[in-house]
Amino acid sequence: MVERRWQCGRHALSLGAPLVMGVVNVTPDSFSDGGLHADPAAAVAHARALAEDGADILDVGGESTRPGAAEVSVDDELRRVLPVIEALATGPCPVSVDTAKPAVMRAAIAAGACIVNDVSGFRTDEALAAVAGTGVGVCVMHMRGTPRTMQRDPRYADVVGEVLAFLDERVRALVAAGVERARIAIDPGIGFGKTLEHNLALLRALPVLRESGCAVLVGLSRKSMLGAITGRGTHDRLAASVAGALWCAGQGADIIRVHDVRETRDALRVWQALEMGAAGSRP
Ligand code: 9MG
Repeated sequence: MVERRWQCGRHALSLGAPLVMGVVNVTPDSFSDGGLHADPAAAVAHARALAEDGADILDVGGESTRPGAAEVSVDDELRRVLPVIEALATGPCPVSVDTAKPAVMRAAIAAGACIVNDVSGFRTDEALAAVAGTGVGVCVMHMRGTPRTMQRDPRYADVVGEVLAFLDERVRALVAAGVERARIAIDPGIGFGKTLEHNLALLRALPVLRESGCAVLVGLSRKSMLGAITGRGTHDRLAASVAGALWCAGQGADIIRVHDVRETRDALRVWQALEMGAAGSRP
């Protein structure tokens, strides 16, 4: 059988086993670790520690996407992420940029990022053009509204159908712009304009997302849905995050975006040994 891969610039990432994407927030106001690594040098040190802990990808973001977050200017976002991407791009771990701004996408790719993670789903022609001819991998995510508005009474007639239709339409737009399917990951956007019930329905639909033929990325690390289930605060959701990551892996998620790389990696190692054999990979 041909091994599935996510093509991200010079990296052809094997999807034979789940990949761990480590979160590197260079922001003063992220919901989970706001301000901890706002200084570029601290962010680089944190990212290197995540790589040591077993991250397969480092996702660098300079604008918080937590509900209600204020927008950041292009200049401020560039000032935050570029030094971090430049420092990490010379290392072995593929670097992703988490941004919805075409100008930041272009500059980050020039600085060495090989993945663009756009939580707004490459909805503009400028965003499509920023990645089209570059060879980088892309993650197209579903979000209802914007981070400022998304959690204001989100409603869907059929959340799974609507999210799948959106992702299908954006994948077609990316392919039409010249981005090969092998470069595209899709993401249901857990917590982005969704209630707990919406999130649960979308997670149960991960096997359906896989039928798209694209890589499937999911992020639920430390998110409020885990707080709603466990009653725990943001910094007390490690066990819940790892349990969620393992369940997603079992449902076919290819890439899991997490804050706690070391614990997730260990849990996935055990899950993989049980599921696939010590050195195995899934069909
Ligand atoms: C930036 N960011 C925050 N949460 C995310 C998620 O669930 N998926 C992706 N792709 N990016 C996210």
